[in-house]
Amino acid sequence: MDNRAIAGLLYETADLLEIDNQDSFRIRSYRRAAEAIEALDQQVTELISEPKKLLAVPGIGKGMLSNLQEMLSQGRLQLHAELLGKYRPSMLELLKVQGLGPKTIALIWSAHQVADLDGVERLALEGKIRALPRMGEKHEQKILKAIQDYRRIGGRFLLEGAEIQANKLSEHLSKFDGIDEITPAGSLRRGRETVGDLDVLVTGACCVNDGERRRLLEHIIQLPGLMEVIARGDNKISFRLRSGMQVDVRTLPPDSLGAAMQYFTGSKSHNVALRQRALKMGFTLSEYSLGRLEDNSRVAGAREEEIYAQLKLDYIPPELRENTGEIEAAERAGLPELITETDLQGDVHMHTVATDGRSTIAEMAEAARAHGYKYMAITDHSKNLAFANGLDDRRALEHIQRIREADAEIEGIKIFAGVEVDILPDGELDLSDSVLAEMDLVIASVHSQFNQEAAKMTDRLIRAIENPHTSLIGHPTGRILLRRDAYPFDIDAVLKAAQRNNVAMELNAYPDRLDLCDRHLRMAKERGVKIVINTDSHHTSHLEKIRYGIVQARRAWLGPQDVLNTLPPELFARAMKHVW
Ligand code: DGT
Ligand code: CA
Ligand code: CA
Ligand code: ZN
Repeated sequence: MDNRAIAGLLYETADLLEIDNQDSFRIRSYRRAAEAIEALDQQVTELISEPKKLLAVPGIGKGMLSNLQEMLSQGRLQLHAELLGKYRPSMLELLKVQGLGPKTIALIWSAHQVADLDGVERLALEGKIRALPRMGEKHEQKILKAIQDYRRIGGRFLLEGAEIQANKLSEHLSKFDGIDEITPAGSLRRGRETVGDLDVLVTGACCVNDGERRRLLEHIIQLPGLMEVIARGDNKISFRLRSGMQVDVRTLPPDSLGAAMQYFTGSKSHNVALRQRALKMGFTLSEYSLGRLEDNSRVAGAREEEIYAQLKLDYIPPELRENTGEIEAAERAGLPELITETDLQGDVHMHTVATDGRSTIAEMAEAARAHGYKYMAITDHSKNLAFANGLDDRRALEHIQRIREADAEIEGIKIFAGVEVDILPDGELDLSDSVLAEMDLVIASVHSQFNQEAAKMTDRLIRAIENPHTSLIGHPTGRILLRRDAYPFDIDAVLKAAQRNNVAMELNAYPDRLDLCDRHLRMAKERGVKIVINTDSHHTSHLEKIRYGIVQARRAWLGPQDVLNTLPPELFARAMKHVW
C-alpha cells in the first residue's frame, strides 16, 4: 500500500466511525493520521521498520502505529472491515456525494436503514428526508441536486488515479505464473483526461488453459482494495474497487492480443470507422482478428500494427484514436510527428516556500536538473493571492535576487526568474510594470472572480495578453477536473489575441487541471498559437507529473515545433519576450 491508499483507508474509517456515532476524539485521530501520512515525504512502507521515526510524526501515536502495521501486513484494516460489515459498502459511495456528510448519512440510516445512492434519492423524492430531525425541505432539495451532480460527473476518475490503480493491478497480476503481457486498453490507453472504467487485457500461456484461467481469476479476486465482483465469465471478470472505480479484466489467447488491443482501446467511433474501412476492403474486423470476408480466413490478430498495416494505414498512436481525422491522415501518410517527454528541455512554472510551494529554490533546481532539464523557472504567486502569501513588488524584487543567486551557484541548469502574476478583474496585472520588466518570463493567470460574464472575462484575458510583459497565460480556462467548470469566455477571440501578440498558452500538466484541454490545444495549433507545457509544481515530487501534459499534447496532435519549451535555453528566453 502506498501513502495515498493508507490515507484513503484512514479517512474512510474516520467517516464510518462518525456514522457509527463514536467518540469524536477517536474519529479525529484517524483524520489527523491520514493528513499526516498524505504530507509525508517518505513512504510508510519504507518507514515501518523504524517505528521510532513514525511515532515522531505528529498525529501518529502507538495505536495508529499498530493500525499501520496491520494495514501493511494484511492489506486491510479489521476495524474498517467490521464497520463496512455492520453498515453497507455502498455507504462509501454516499460519502462521496457533496453535502452528504457522515452525520446526515447516519441519520438516514437510523431512520430508514437506507445506505445507497438510489435509496436516498427515492427517500428524497418521496419527501421522507425533510421529516427527519434537523432537516427540512431545503436540505432535501440540496441532497437531490447533489446526487444528480454526482451522477453527472461522478463515476469518472482522473487519469492519474486510473493509472495508479492499473499499475497496482499489473503488479498483482505479474505475480501469477504464465502471464506474458498485461496491458491497459480503453480511455486510459488513449490518455483521456478522465477515465470511466479501467479496461485491462492479459495474455499468456495461462490464458489458453481452462484450469489455469480459473486459477488466474481466483488470483485476481485477491487484489487488495477489491470491494465486490460485478460479473464473472470464462475470459472476463468485472469488479469494483473501494474507490468506486470499476475494472474489466479480459484474458486472451496470444494470437488475438493485437485484435483485442485494437478493439478495446477504442474509441468506439474510431472502431466504427475502422470497421467500415475494413468492410470496404473485403475484410471483417472483430475483437478476435482481422479476417477475409469471402472465406473467413485470418489475416492478422496477434499484433495491432499488422491490423493497421493490412488496412493500408500508418500505425495510429492510441492518443489519436478519436475519429477526428486520424484515419484519413494515416491513409495519406500524414499523421503528425507527436511530441514526447524527452523533447522538453525545461519546466517553467513552479512555486517555492516563498509562497505556497513546499520546496526551496535550490531543492526545485536540483530536482529539475535530476529530471534532465536544461532550464527551469521559479514562478511564485503575486500578492492578490493573499492566502498563498503572494509577493508584492518589494518581495518580488528580492525573490528575483535570490533566484539569480541560486542560478549563479547551481551548476548544470539555467534558472530563469519568473512570476505567476494574477490577472485582476479588469485585466490589469497584479505587479508594477517596472517589476515585471525585470522578469525573464511572466505567467499571467486568473485566480479570482471566476463568475464574471463571458464578455467581461474575454476582455480581461485579452487585456492581460496585450500587456507587453505577459509571456504566457497560465491554466487559461481555470477548470478543475471533476470539481469546477471552466469560466465562460470566448476561446476563439482569446486565441486570436494570443496569436497577434506572440503570447503563448500554457498546457498546465497538473493532473486535475490539464488546462488547456486537448480540444483547445488543437484549436490553438490551428490558429498558430504556441504552447508551453508546465507542471505548476508545488513540491519537487510534482515535476514528474509533466507526462500527463505530454499525453494531452499528443491527443491534440502537437509536435515538438508547437511547444516552446522544447527550444534550447537562449531561444526559449527570446520566445518569452515574444520573439520566435
Ligand atoms: P470510458 O471507460 O468511459 O472512459 O471510455 P472507454 O473508451 O474506455 O469505453 P469503454 O470502457 O466503454 O469501452 C472500452 C473500449 O471497448 C472502447 O473504447 C471501444 C470498445 N467498445 C466498447 N463497446 C463498443 C461497441 O459497442 N462497439 C465498438 N466498436 N467498440 C466498443
Ligand atoms: Ca473504459
Ligand atoms: Ca469497460
Ligand atoms: Zn495558478
